[in-house]
Amino acid sequence: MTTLLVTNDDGVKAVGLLALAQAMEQFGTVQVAAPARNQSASGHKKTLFSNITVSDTELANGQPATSIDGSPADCIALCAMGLRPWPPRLVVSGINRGSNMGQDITYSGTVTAALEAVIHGVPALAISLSDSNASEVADYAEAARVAAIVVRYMLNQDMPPLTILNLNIPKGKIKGIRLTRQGVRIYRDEIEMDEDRRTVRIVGEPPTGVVDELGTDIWAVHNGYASLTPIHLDMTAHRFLADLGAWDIEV
Ligand SMILES: [Mn+2]
Repeated sequence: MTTLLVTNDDGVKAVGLLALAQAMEQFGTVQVAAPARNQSASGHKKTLFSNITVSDTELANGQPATSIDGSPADCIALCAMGLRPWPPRLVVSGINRGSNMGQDITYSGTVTAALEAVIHGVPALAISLSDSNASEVADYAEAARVAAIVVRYMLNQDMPPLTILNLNIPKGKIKGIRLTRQGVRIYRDEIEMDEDRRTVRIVGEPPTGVVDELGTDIWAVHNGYASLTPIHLDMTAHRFLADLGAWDIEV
């Protein structure tokens, strides 16, 4: 029996998680282990210096779920270390409210949960919907449909080591799917300060991106296509290695 482990970074109560868990039922047994609280933009965080509370809960459809008061990567790592049956055939993370493209992938708990899965040897897919206002399961229907199609391929193929697939879906009906590379995000964060200048917040408009660079994730989603990007955990700048050699660094 095929088992799929579903997680996310928006928290175990997020409707995007419910939409994904429901869409995965057709493939076998669905297990859910997700953060107790919203862990968006928590990055590839490993909780080492505090206790992590684990509790049993269920999704709105009655699907049993494990709520873990840690990061998305913690959820996967703890399952891999024996908190829950391991390994699943596939880890699926999402459906995130808001896209995860370009440099977002290093901030994204949705993506880093998938990266944690491949560290533990299990193939993984991260799924994000480019609609930061999505608030009902129905808003995620198209994204869940596309995710299920990609999952069906993944269940019939082998993934190379330390490699995930990052799926981004535009709002509304998609025109199709494009295989893409990481594009360039443009962040518009601002600092907001209280009068004492000791309490600050990061605010500002959502990021945009370079949309006219053909073949990127941002280009695809901007043009109405689902974007599927293979992401490798080896972040070595291979193309720069030779140039770096020309520096003749000697110590
Ligand atoms: Mn999120």
